[in-house]
Amino acid sequence: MRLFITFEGVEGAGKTTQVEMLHSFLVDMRVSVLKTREPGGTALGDRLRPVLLEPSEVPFAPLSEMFLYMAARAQLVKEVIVPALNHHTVVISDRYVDSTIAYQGYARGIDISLIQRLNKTATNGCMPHLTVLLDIDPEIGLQRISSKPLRFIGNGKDRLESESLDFHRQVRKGYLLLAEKNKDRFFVVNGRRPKEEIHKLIRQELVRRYPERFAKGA
Ligand code: Z5A
Repeated sequence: MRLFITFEGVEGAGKTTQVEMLHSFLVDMRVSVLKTREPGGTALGDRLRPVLLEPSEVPFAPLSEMFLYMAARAQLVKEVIVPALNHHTVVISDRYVDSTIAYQGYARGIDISLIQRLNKTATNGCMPHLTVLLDIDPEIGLQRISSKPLRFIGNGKDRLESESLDFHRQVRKGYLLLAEKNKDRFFVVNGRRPKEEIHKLIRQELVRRYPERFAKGA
């Protein structure tokens, strides 16, 4: 069975935490599973990541930013995601196509239908079967990550984190609209719940969707 799961949400929503927990759970179940993230996950993606995230004085047009995310994605899909799915390995990705729609579309203002068309080209139509949206007020998410060790010079924040609270509110709004429009694919969880509780809800959702595969270990 091909199964591709993505995690989405604003900064500090708890995506990385839940990706790790689900990955460990599936490994314990002896399921072949691979976790990856965007931007990154390939040699090219890892080179593009600092270009995209490190704060810099270099001007960045929204379209340039979007194409760089698309370039990292095209490489990740070709090199990692599709080969793994073809080997029936479950793939879990920390961010994917919906991030571009939420950040560069709803928050930066690039035409959503253009992003959708480019997403389709970059991924060759490879879409997640399940997208977990960890929904949280960005103010809380940003507070959570403010306690992380400083990762960048200056205020320690990356380029996107440094955007205004209003920008992050647009991102959240965009995600909720996407979830509303793609009800079958999205599973929305309140990101303020305790980590273990969120993990349990995600496991229950997997059992609900794929009982033959996951009922045993849940
Ligand atoms: N971006 C884009 O603009 N367009 C695109 O197409 C793509 C990405 C693909 C990637 O940053 C940036 O790229 C991102 C969007 C943009 N914007 N920014 N900035 P990243 O990969 O470095 O970071 P991130 O994806 O935003 O993740 P994050 O900030 O590291 O947060 P997170 O993964 O959602 O959260 P976490 O690391 O799991 O948890 C954060 C803290 O909260 C940590 O201390 C946890 O222990 C704690 N936590 C987690 N869950 C809980 C719960 N349930 N309760 C309490 N505390 C919790």
